[in-house]
Amino acid sequence: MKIKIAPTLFASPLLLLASLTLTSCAPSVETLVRSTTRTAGEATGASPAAARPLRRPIPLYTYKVVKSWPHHNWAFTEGIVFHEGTLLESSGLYEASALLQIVPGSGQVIERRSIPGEYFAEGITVFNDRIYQLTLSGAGFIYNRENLRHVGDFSVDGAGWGLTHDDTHLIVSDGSSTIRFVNPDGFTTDRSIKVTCHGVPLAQLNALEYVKGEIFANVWRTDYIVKINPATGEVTGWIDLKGLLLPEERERTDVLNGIAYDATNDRLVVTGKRWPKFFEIRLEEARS
Ligand SMILES: [Ca+2]
Repeated sequence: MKIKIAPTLFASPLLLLASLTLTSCAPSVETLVRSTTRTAGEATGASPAAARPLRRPIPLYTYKVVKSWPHHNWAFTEGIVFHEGTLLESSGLYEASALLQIVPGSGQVIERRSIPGEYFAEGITVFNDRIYQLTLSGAGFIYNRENLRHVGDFSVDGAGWGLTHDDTHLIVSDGSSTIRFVNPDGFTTDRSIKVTCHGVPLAQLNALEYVKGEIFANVWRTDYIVKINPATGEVTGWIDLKGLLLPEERERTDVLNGIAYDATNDRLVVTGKRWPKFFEIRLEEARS
């Protein structure tokens, strides 16, 4: 569980006046999606002629399932990443955290590395010749990418939630709206961005994945992934993943979490905590 962070999305009401008919100091993510993916005129019910969009609508994406395969539903998924044809998964919870290596297609677990029980595993990424696994405290473990042997430790400032990387930096989320770019040599923060959606800070950013020049982030306790401009922090797309699991499959599961992009084959895989399946999906822009 994520117990350290306030559970609500916060936002400035001023920035939503143009698109909300009711005053709300804490819009749900669903409200934020509705208000930012339409023009101001559409959102307030005004006639098209009266529409004066203050900002360009943010694209909304939906998905098509390309294929799915079994996910061991005991895993409390905090991060997934492709690694030489396999998937690595970081599974959380105290006294149960582990690094798993999985065969895509079958879901078979072929390696499992337990980590000490006082750590709650979070994001995972493969960068240069190392595998980095972050934990909630900000401490992390480094593994040899060939044999998954533990070869060292690291730590970042603040809490650790999501982890990915670009060409030069580890990229870390901490449950707030801030994403930090961490130098892989000294693990110091070289720069950070504040993630905003039409100016409204978007917090609760969880698992991360760097995909074709953008950062994808699960928004904790929602069925949304946001696309983020890594230079400015602006949200450049909402991905609505509602309906991946059938209602009966959703029982006894936790939230959508975990994004893995396979650049070699241009495929995107998602799952969730204790979900029974991995999904390879293709994104499609939604028609309003
Ligand atoms: Ca990932």
